[in-house]
Amino acid sequence: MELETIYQYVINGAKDDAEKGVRELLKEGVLPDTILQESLIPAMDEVGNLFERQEIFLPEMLIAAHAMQASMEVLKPLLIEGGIEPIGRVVIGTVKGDLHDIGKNLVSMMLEGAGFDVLDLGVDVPPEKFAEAVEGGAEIMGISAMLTTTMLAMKDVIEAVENSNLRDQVKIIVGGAPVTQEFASSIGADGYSSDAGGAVKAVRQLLG
Ligand code: B1M
Repeated sequence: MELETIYQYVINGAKDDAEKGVRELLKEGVLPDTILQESLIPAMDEVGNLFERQEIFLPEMLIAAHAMQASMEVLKPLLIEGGIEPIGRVVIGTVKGDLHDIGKNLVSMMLEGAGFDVLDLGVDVPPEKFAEAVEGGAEIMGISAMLTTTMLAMKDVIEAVENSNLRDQVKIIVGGAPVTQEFASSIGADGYSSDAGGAVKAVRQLLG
């Protein structure tokens, strides 16, 4: 099985083949992170390019996302090392109006793998729900957004936390394709990362 074959399966939305192919690659000794970085993530990038060029449309993009998610489910237990004592509590979610969750799930998985206790609020999460999770004891909040329109809702989340007088109890990290360090600073986030691995580093730094 080749990494390139999985890449094509995901682009074509061949969910069962992609899932089976990932299992085969693992059996052949290919590392989970290699499959993720060299096959699955580039496939989603290409899906985005095809969509942008109107060579595929929403249904195809959705089917490809399902193939990606099924493949990630196979990798998940391997990316998350079990049995580690939680080193901090993180709440994470995708902002209101935004249904993209593949990147957020990846960040969530990496944080779990690094030993954090992660509460994933899912997608389309209203600001108040994020704030409630801080009351529940989260020390770190991760906010994800994938659209240039919805990234603005990150500011609403931070304001909701401020309005609940909880801002000094939590460090906030933001990310997602359209988000930049400059934007993160402008809305008063404490941290930013462009990828899942960097998110773990940023969270560790924020917790000192
Ligand atoms: Co959407 N979509 N989509 N989509 N989609 C994009 C984002 C887009 C760039 C495609 C394009 O036009 N090229 C474009 C956004 C344009 C823009 O705003 N500038 C777009 C659009 C327009 C839309 C719709 C509006 C389309 C429509 O309806 N006409 C619609 C919006 C729906 C909504 O949310 N309300 C829509 C819908 C969808 C699907 C539902 C079909 C599906 C999502 C399925 C799902 O997530 N369950 C989908 C997909 C799959 C994509 C693309 C192709 C792939 C996204 C992805 O999963 N990437 C995407 C194009 C692209 O990104 N190349 C696109 C792989 C993933 C691992 O990467 O999510 O970037 P990413 O996550 C990274 C980093 O960003 C970072 O770490 C992750 C891992 O390294 N990161 C964080 C993410 N969150 C973080 C949080 C952190 C730190 C780092 O800290 C907390």
